[in-house]
Amino acid sequence: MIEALGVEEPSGSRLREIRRHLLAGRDALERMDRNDEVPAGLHEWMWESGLMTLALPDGDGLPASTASLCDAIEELGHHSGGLALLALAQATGTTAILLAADEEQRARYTASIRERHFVAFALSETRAGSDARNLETRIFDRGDHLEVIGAKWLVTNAWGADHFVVFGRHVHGGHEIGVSAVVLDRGLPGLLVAAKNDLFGMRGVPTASVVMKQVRVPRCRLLGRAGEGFSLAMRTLDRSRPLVGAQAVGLARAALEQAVQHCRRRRAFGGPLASLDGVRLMIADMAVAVETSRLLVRRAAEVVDTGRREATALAAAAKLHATDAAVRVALDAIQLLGGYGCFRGRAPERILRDAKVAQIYEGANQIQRLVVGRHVLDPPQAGASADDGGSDASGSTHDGLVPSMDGGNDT
Ligand code: COS
Repeated sequence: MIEALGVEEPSGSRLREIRRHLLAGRDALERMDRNDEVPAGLHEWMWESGLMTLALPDGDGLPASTASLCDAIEELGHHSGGLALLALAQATGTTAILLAADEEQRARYTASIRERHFVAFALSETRAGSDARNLETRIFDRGDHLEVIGAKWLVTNAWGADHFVVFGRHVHGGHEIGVSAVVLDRGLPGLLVAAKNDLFGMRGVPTASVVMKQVRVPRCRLLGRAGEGFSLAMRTLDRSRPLVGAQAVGLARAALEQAVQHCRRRRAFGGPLASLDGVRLMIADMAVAVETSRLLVRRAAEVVDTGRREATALAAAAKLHATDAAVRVALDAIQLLGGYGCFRGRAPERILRDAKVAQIYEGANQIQRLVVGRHVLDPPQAGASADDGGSDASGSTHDGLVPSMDGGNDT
């Protein structure tokens, strides 16, 4: 356990259970990474422990608060980036539904998720990843029903998913009316899930392409209002990006622990590596990176939950800071472990692969910088919040990322 700078293991009964179970199940985690498959026992345990239903509210209302999910995702990430992604991707799909569902949809999908069904968030396409508005998937309005034509790729959890939240351009009467979201259930004629992707990181997570060949669904599967799907996708990502940050804090914490253990045990130049100043400086930077990431992730999660206008930028900042930090800390851990760090399958190597992938999904870190840069240079007007792309009734002062510039500074 590392306590310096507050980089301690989190407490609480759920977190203790995660730690206990996953420390005992190290072999299963290694198999998951090696075989690219979640062992059945782990899968079962994820559902039993409530980790696949984290985003469901206690009642049937809005998604659970982002802040309430962070500790569990961090702890999962500390043992396995893949298990953390399994849970956070499920939370992302669940959140998209809960943010926009009408009463009937809310009841239907909440019940289905409680019955252990996966929801996948299907936004990215081969030609529309970062440029998420430029989708090629079309949702044709045919009066009493909708017809979905297109393809999605790198859809996390797609392989095992029962429901897909699919975003596409809505065509009504020959005109495009913006992006809409629909929920497609597995088994619909024309809905095909391709083979699982073989990715170098986050192994075990069933990521795959989804093809929609004229999939016909009733209008009641439209999620939210027609043409408001892009804003729904962005509001969902505002909530999921701090979770990716939390996952990265877990990864970085694990890499730091590996490095500390090794440097305490390994002897060189007449003493432990840990007594060397050069090593201490590296460890200090790694610990500061973990701690600043965790602080920013928690701050972003709190602000996202209040719906304040700086939520989008803080969520982006948390995701980019924490995932960049995790890659750096993993690389430094490998450096400190020296030859031992170069073995395939050793923890820092797996952490590096996982952290690298996390720099890319849920919006590549260049996109997060774009979002933060926009916020700093063209801040949203007072009264705007992330939740409606405009809105905050509280009119709170601007206190995220950018210091107040009251009095003007355009000299
Ligand atoms: N909450 C609510 N609404 C939002 C929003 C948010 N966080 N961000 C943007 N919007 C709304 C805007 O208000 C705007 O609405 P109007 O058209 O009514 O004015 C609309 O969405 C378009 O916004 P914007 O002009 O910012 O869109 P851009 O195409 O310029 O850029 C980026 C959007 C690049 C930020 C977006 O495409 C993005 O996040 N891309 C990455 C996608 C991603 O993360 N993919 C991974 C998927 S999951 S693996």
